[in-house]
Order: sequence, then structure tokens, then C-alpha cells
Amino acid sequence: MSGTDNFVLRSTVTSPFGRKVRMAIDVLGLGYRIKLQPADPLDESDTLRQQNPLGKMPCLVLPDGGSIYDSGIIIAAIGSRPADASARPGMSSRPSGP
Ligand SMILES: N[C@@H](CCC(=O)N[C@@H](CS)C(=O)NCC(=O)O)C(=O)O
Repeated sequence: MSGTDNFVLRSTVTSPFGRKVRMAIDVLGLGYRIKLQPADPLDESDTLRQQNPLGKMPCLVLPDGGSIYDSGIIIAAIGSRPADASARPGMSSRPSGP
């Protein structure tokens, strides 16, 4: 995966949990890599339900098609990596070591 791959945050601007994640994205300077795509948890046909089996937002969709959900887990995942995109090639849904 290249360091320029982009991520999608499934959320609405009104979701308080989504807002928490968007604030973290802003603080970490990752806004240029993460595109906000609205989600509707009440819509059975929304792909959110494939991305998060709980059907809740926010949900971070990774470049490899995997996803991370629960705002605290998303923030821990993006916060454990440096903000520099070139230093973030390992961010994946697949664990890479102990
Ligand atoms: N523990 C979750 C809570 C997420 C959550 O409850 N999100 C609400 C929107 S703010 C939701 O998707 N509700 C739809 C539902 O519960 O079906 C997190 O921190 O992300």
C-alpha cells in the first residue's frame, strides 16, 4: 500500500461520535487523506452495514477495503501513527505482527 492511499470516514456532520473522530483527524492533520462520506444507519441499503456489522457510524474505511469502527478504536488507530502520510504505509485492517 502506498503512503498516499486515502481513507473514507462514514459519518454525518451531526453525529457526536463522528464529530469526535473528525476533531482527532483535524488535530492530527490527516484531513487531506480522509474523505467524509455521509452514512444513514437507518437505511438498510446503506453500505455502512457491510462496513460495520453493528450498522453504526462513525466507521473508517481503509484503502484495502477493511474497516475500523467505534470512535475510540478509530482514534486510537489513527493516533498511533505519525501524521506524515509517507510514514503511514502500514495502516491496514490486517494486523502486521505482535
Ligand atoms: N460506541 C460507538 C457509538 C456510535 C453510535 O452510537 N453512533 C450513532 C450515531 S451518533 C449511530 O450510528 N446510531 C445508529 C444506531 O444505533 O443504529 C462509537 O463510539 O462510535
